[in-house]
Amino acid sequence: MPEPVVIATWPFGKLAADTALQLLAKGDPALDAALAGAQAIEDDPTVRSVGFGSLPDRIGRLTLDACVMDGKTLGCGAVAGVEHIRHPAALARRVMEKTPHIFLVGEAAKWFALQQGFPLEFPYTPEAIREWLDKHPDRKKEKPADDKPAAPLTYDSPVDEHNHDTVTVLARDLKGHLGGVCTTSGLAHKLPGRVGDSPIIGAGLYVDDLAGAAGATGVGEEIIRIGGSLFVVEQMRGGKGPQEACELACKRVNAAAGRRGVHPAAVAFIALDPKGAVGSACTARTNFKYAVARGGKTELMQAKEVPPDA
Ligand code: SD4
Repeated sequence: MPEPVVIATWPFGKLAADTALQLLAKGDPALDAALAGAQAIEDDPTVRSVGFGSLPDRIGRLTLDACVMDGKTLGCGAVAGVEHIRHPAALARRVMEKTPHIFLVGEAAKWFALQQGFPLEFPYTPEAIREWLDKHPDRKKEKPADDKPAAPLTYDSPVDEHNHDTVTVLARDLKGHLGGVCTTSGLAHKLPGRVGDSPIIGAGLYVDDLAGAAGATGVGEEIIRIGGSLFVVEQMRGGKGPQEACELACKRVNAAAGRRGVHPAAVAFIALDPKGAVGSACTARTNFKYAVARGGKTELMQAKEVPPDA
Protein backbone atom coordinates (compact mmCIF):
# COMPACT_ATOMS: atom_id res chain seq x y z
CA MET A 1 0.00 0.00 0.00
CA PRO A 2 1.42 3.47 -0.83
CA GLU A 3 2.90 5.35 2.12
CA PRO A 4 1.14 8.64 2.98
CA VAL A 5 3.41 11.66 2.49
CA VAL A 6 2.92 15.40 2.96
CA ILE A 7 5.17 18.30 2.01
CA ALA A 8 4.33 21.87 3.01
CA THR A 9 6.04 25.25 2.62
CA TRP A 10 7.85 27.18 5.41
CA PRO A 11 8.43 26.22 9.05
CA PHE A 12 4.78 26.94 9.91
CA GLY A 13 3.97 24.29 7.31
CA LYS A 14 4.87 21.77 10.02
CA LEU A 15 1.41 22.22 11.54
CA ALA A 16 -0.15 21.72 8.10
CA ALA A 17 1.94 18.62 7.47
CA ASP A 18 1.19 17.10 10.91
CA THR A 19 -2.52 17.77 10.50
CA ALA A 20 -2.65 16.32 6.99
CA LEU A 21 -0.57 13.23 7.86
CA GLN A 22 -2.91 12.26 10.69
CA LEU A 23 -5.86 12.33 8.29
CA LEU A 24 -4.00 10.41 5.59
CA ALA A 25 -3.12 7.71 8.12
CA LYS A 26 -6.86 7.23 8.75
CA GLY A 27 -7.41 6.76 5.03
CA ASP A 28 -8.67 10.24 4.11
CA PRO A 29 -8.17 11.31 0.48
CA ALA A 30 -5.13 13.45 -0.34
CA LEU A 31 -7.11 16.59 -1.15
CA ASP A 32 -9.15 16.41 2.10
CA ALA A 33 -5.96 16.03 4.11
CA ALA A 34 -4.10 18.82 2.30
CA LEU A 35 -7.09 21.12 2.77
CA ALA A 36 -7.33 20.40 6.50
CA GLY A 37 -3.59 21.10 6.82
CA ALA A 38 -3.85 24.38 4.92
CA GLN A 39 -6.89 25.40 6.94
CA ALA A 40 -4.99 24.96 10.20
CA ILE A 41 -2.62 27.67 8.94
CA GLU A 42 -5.47 29.90 7.72
CA ASP A 43 -6.83 29.76 11.29
CA ASP A 44 -3.51 30.60 12.95
CA PRO A 45 -3.53 34.36 13.70
CA THR A 46 0.24 34.40 14.24
CA VAL A 47 0.84 33.62 10.55
CA ARG A 48 0.57 37.07 8.95
CA SER A 49 0.52 35.86 5.37
CA VAL A 50 -2.24 33.25 5.24
CA GLY A 51 -5.93 33.52 6.19
CA PHE A 52 -7.09 35.05 9.48
CA GLY A 53 -4.74 37.74 10.82
CA SER A 54 -2.84 38.35 7.54
CA LEU A 55 -1.38 41.69 6.53
CA PRO A 56 -3.64 43.92 4.42
CA ASP A 57 -2.89 45.45 1.02
CA ARG A 58 -1.63 48.97 0.35
CA ILE A 59 -4.97 50.57 1.22
CA GLY A 60 -5.60 48.42 4.29
CA ARG A 61 -7.92 45.76 2.84
CA LEU A 62 -7.23 42.13 3.59
CA THR A 63 -7.90 40.00 0.50
CA LEU A 64 -7.15 36.31 0.20
CA ASP A 65 -6.25 33.99 -2.69
CA ALA A 66 -6.32 30.18 -2.84
CA CYS A 67 -6.59 27.17 -5.10
CA VAL A 68 -6.98 23.40 -4.81
CA MET A 69 -6.27 20.55 -7.20
CA ASP A 70 -7.11 16.84 -7.21
CA GLY A 71 -4.49 14.72 -8.95
CA LYS A 72 -6.85 11.84 -9.71
CA THR A 73 -9.39 13.83 -11.76
CA LEU A 74 -7.46 17.05 -12.49
CA GLY A 75 -10.41 18.75 -10.80
CA CYS A 76 -9.43 22.22 -9.64
CA GLY A 77 -10.89 25.37 -8.16
CA ALA A 78 -9.62 28.82 -7.25
CA VAL A 79 -10.60 32.15 -5.72
CA ALA A 80 -8.75 35.47 -5.64
CA GLY A 81 -9.16 38.85 -4.02
CA VAL A 82 -11.75 37.59 -1.54
CA GLU A 83 -12.55 39.75 1.48
CA HIS A 84 -14.21 38.75 4.77
CA ILE A 85 -13.89 35.01 4.23
CA ARG A 86 -11.60 33.16 6.59
CA HIS A 87 -11.18 29.92 4.60
CA PRO A 88 -10.45 30.73 0.95
CA ALA A 89 -9.05 27.24 0.25
CA ALA A 90 -12.34 25.61 1.29
CA LEU A 91 -14.11 28.15 -0.92
CA ALA A 92 -11.85 27.22 -3.85
CA ARG A 93 -12.87 23.62 -3.32
CA ARG A 94 -16.55 24.60 -3.51
CA VAL A 95 -15.84 26.33 -6.81
CA MET A 96 -14.38 23.03 -8.02
CA GLU A 97 -17.27 20.92 -6.74
CA LYS A 98 -20.32 23.15 -7.12
CA THR A 99 -19.75 25.17 -10.28
CA PRO A 100 -18.81 24.40 -13.88
CA HIS A 101 -15.96 26.92 -13.50
CA ILE A 102 -12.47 26.96 -12.02
CA PHE A 103 -11.83 30.52 -10.90
CA LEU A 104 -14.03 33.12 -9.15
CA VAL A 105 -12.74 36.52 -8.05
CA GLY A 106 -13.49 39.46 -5.76
CA GLU A 107 -17.00 40.42 -4.72
CA ALA A 108 -18.60 37.66 -6.77
CA ALA A 109 -16.44 35.04 -5.07
CA LYS A 110 -17.70 36.44 -1.77
CA TRP A 111 -21.33 36.20 -2.93
CA PHE A 112 -20.68 32.59 -3.88
CA ALA A 113 -19.21 32.00 -0.41
CA LEU A 114 -22.34 33.44 1.20
CA GLN A 115 -24.56 31.33 -1.00
CA GLN A 116 -22.53 28.28 0.08
CA GLY A 117 -23.05 29.10 3.76
CA PHE A 118 -19.61 30.49 4.59
CA PRO A 119 -19.82 33.09 7.38
CA LEU A 120 -18.74 36.65 6.72
CA GLU A 121 -15.90 37.47 9.07
CA PHE A 122 -13.66 40.36 9.98
CA PRO A 123 -10.31 38.57 9.81
CA TYR A 124 -8.16 41.52 10.98
CA THR A 125 -6.20 41.11 14.21
CA PRO A 126 -4.86 44.01 16.32
CA GLU A 127 -1.32 42.67 15.78
CA ALA A 128 -1.68 42.66 11.99
CA ILE A 129 -3.18 46.15 12.01
CA ARG A 130 -0.32 47.41 14.19
CA GLU A 131 2.28 45.84 11.89
CA TRP A 132 0.53 47.33 8.85
CA LEU A 133 0.44 50.79 10.43
CA ASP A 134 4.18 50.62 11.11
CA LYS A 135 4.70 50.47 7.33
CA HIS A 136 2.16 53.23 6.67
CA PRO A 137 3.00 55.86 9.30
CA ASP A 138 0.98 58.54 7.48
CA ARG A 139 -2.19 56.53 8.14
CA LYS A 140 -1.63 56.82 11.89
CA LYS A 141 -2.37 60.53 11.75
CA GLU A 142 -5.95 61.54 12.23
CA LYS A 143 -5.60 64.01 9.38
CA PRO A 144 -2.78 64.61 6.90
CA ALA A 145 -0.07 67.10 7.93
CA ASP A 146 -1.00 70.73 7.16
CA ASP A 147 -4.47 69.56 6.19
CA LYS A 148 -3.12 68.73 2.75
CA PRO A 149 -4.82 65.81 1.05
CA ALA A 150 -2.99 62.51 1.50
CA ALA A 151 -0.72 61.55 -1.40
CA PRO A 152 -2.52 59.45 -3.99
CA LEU A 153 -1.73 55.78 -4.34
CA THR A 154 1.23 55.20 -6.64
CA TYR A 155 1.48 52.14 -8.83
CA ASP A 156 5.23 51.76 -8.96
CA SER A 157 6.46 51.42 -5.39
CA PRO A 158 7.72 48.01 -4.32
CA VAL A 159 5.72 45.50 -2.32
CA ASP A 160 7.13 43.82 0.77
CA GLU A 161 9.21 41.02 -0.69
CA HIS A 162 9.97 39.75 2.79
CA ASN A 163 6.41 38.86 3.62
CA HIS A 164 6.02 35.97 1.25
CA ASP A 165 4.93 33.02 3.26
CA THR A 166 2.17 31.31 1.35
CA VAL A 167 1.30 27.83 2.53
CA THR A 168 1.26 25.18 -0.16
CA VAL A 169 0.47 21.64 0.98
CA LEU A 170 0.97 18.59 -1.26
CA ALA A 171 -0.20 15.16 -0.12
CA ARG A 172 -0.19 11.55 -1.27
CA ASP A 173 -2.82 9.26 0.24
CA LEU A 174 -2.99 5.55 1.02
CA LYS A 175 -4.34 4.87 -2.46
CA GLY A 176 -1.43 6.71 -4.03
CA HIS A 177 -3.55 9.66 -5.20
CA LEU A 178 -2.16 13.19 -5.00
CA GLY A 179 -3.87 16.39 -3.85
CA GLY A 180 -2.69 19.94 -3.28
CA VAL A 181 -3.77 23.25 -1.80
CA CYS A 182 -2.24 26.72 -1.95
CA THR A 183 -3.56 29.59 0.21
CA THR A 184 -2.24 33.09 0.92
CA SER A 185 -2.97 36.75 1.53
CA GLY A 186 -0.44 37.48 -1.21
CA LEU A 187 2.42 39.90 -0.85
CA ALA A 188 1.89 42.26 2.06
CA HIS A 189 1.19 45.87 1.02
CA LYS A 190 0.32 44.71 -2.50
CA LEU A 191 -1.62 47.05 -4.74
CA PRO A 192 -5.39 46.66 -4.48
CA GLY A 193 -6.48 44.16 -7.10
CA ARG A 194 -3.07 42.53 -7.43
CA VAL A 195 -3.18 38.73 -7.73
CA GLY A 196 -0.05 36.61 -7.46
CA ASP A 197 0.70 33.05 -8.46
CA SER A 198 -0.96 31.33 -5.52
CA PRO A 199 -4.53 30.94 -6.86
CA ILE A 200 -3.43 30.32 -10.45
CA ILE A 201 -3.53 26.68 -11.44
CA GLY A 202 -0.19 25.93 -13.07
CA ALA A 203 1.61 28.82 -11.34
CA GLY A 204 1.16 28.43 -7.55
CA LEU A 205 0.01 24.79 -7.74
CA TYR A 206 -0.33 21.87 -10.13
CA VAL A 207 -1.22 18.26 -9.31
CA ASP A 208 -1.47 15.27 -11.61
CA ASP A 209 -1.41 11.67 -10.33
CA LEU A 210 0.29 10.66 -13.57
CA ALA A 211 3.26 13.02 -13.17
CA GLY A 212 3.47 14.53 -9.67
CA ALA A 213 2.49 17.57 -7.65
CA ALA A 214 4.24 20.91 -7.27
CA GLY A 215 3.65 24.16 -5.43
CA ALA A 216 5.34 27.51 -5.16
CA THR A 217 5.94 30.34 -2.73
CA GLY A 218 7.67 33.68 -3.03
CA VAL A 219 7.28 36.65 -5.35
CA GLY A 220 4.31 35.54 -7.43
CA GLU A 221 5.09 37.69 -10.46
CA GLU A 222 8.26 35.65 -11.07
CA ILE A 223 6.43 32.36 -10.57
CA ILE A 224 3.66 33.29 -13.01
CA ARG A 225 6.24 34.46 -15.55
CA ILE A 226 7.63 30.94 -15.92
CA GLY A 227 4.41 28.98 -15.29
CA GLY A 228 6.23 27.61 -12.23
CA SER A 229 4.29 24.68 -10.79
CA LEU A 230 3.21 23.25 -14.14
CA PHE A 231 6.83 23.54 -15.28
CA VAL A 232 7.95 21.44 -12.29
CA VAL A 233 5.27 18.81 -12.89
CA GLU A 234 6.11 18.61 -16.59
CA GLN A 235 9.76 18.04 -15.70
CA MET A 236 8.68 15.10 -13.55
CA ARG A 237 6.44 13.81 -16.35
CA GLY A 238 9.52 13.90 -18.55
CA GLY A 239 11.43 11.69 -16.10
CA LYS A 240 13.20 14.13 -13.78
CA GLY A 241 13.07 13.55 -10.03
CA PRO A 242 11.27 16.09 -7.82
CA GLN A 243 14.53 17.64 -6.58
CA GLU A 244 15.95 18.21 -10.05
CA ALA A 245 12.58 19.45 -11.31
CA CYS A 246 12.51 22.17 -8.60
CA GLU A 247 16.10 23.17 -9.32
CA LEU A 248 15.31 23.49 -13.03
CA ALA A 249 12.37 25.77 -12.20
CA CYS A 250 14.68 28.00 -10.13
CA LYS A 251 17.09 28.13 -13.06
CA ARG A 252 14.18 29.30 -15.23
CA VAL A 253 13.39 32.04 -12.69
CA ASN A 254 17.05 33.07 -12.67
CA ALA A 255 17.23 33.11 -16.47
CA ALA A 256 14.03 35.16 -16.74
CA ALA A 257 15.46 37.70 -14.29
CA GLY A 258 18.71 37.79 -16.28
CA ARG A 259 16.80 38.60 -19.47
CA ARG A 260 15.30 41.61 -17.74
CA GLY A 261 18.62 42.61 -16.18
CA VAL A 262 17.35 42.29 -12.61
CA HIS A 263 18.39 40.18 -9.65
CA PRO A 264 16.23 37.05 -9.21
CA ALA A 265 13.47 37.54 -6.64
CA ALA A 266 12.86 35.21 -3.69
CA VAL A 267 11.04 32.17 -5.06
CA ALA A 268 10.81 28.55 -3.90
CA PHE A 269 9.25 25.34 -5.20
CA ILE A 270 8.24 22.08 -3.54
CA ALA A 271 7.43 18.84 -5.36
CA LEU A 272 6.08 15.36 -4.65
CA ASP A 273 6.21 12.58 -7.21
CA PRO A 274 3.68 9.74 -7.59
CA LYS A 275 6.06 7.35 -5.76
CA GLY A 276 6.22 9.63 -2.70
CA ALA A 277 9.66 11.16 -3.30
CA VAL A 278 9.93 14.87 -2.46
CA GLY A 279 12.18 17.74 -3.54
CA SER A 280 12.57 21.47 -3.10
CA ALA A 281 14.74 24.35 -4.28
CA CYS A 282 14.79 28.13 -4.03
CA THR A 283 16.54 31.10 -5.58
CA ALA A 284 19.60 32.64 -3.89
CA ARG A 285 19.13 34.15 -0.41
CA THR A 286 15.54 32.91 -0.08
CA ASN A 287 16.49 30.77 2.92
CA PHE A 288 13.51 28.53 2.34
CA LYS A 289 12.54 25.78 4.76
CA TYR A 290 9.76 23.26 4.30
CA ALA A 291 8.12 20.45 6.25
CA VAL A 292 7.97 16.80 5.20
CA ALA A 293 5.70 14.37 7.05
CA ARG A 294 5.85 10.62 6.62
CA GLY A 295 6.11 7.51 8.81
CA GLY A 296 4.40 9.24 11.74
CA LYS A 297 6.83 12.14 12.01
CA THR A 298 7.41 15.56 10.48
CA GLU A 299 10.81 17.06 9.72
CA LEU A 300 11.82 20.56 8.75
CA MET A 301 14.20 20.65 5.79
CA GLN A 302 16.34 23.40 4.27
CA ALA A 303 15.89 23.85 0.52
CA LYS A 304 18.87 23.94 -1.81
CA GLU A 305 19.54 27.44 -3.15
CA VAL A 306 20.13 27.80 -6.88
CA PRO A 307 22.42 30.79 -7.51
CA PRO A 308 21.97 32.95 -10.65
CA ASP A 309 25.10 31.54 -12.26
CA ALA A 310 24.22 27.84 -11.69
C1 SD4 B 1 2.07 35.89 -4.02
N1 SD4 B 1 3.33 33.84 -3.86
O1 SD4 B 1 0.98 36.40 -3.83
C2 SD4 B 1 2.47 34.74 -3.17
C3 SD4 B 1 3.08 35.35 -1.99
C4 SD4 B 1 3.74 34.47 -1.09
O2 SD4 B 1 5.00 32.79 -0.51
O3 SD4 B 1 3.75 34.68 0.00
N2 SD4 B 1 4.33 33.45 -1.44
O4 SD4 B 1 2.89 36.31 -4.83
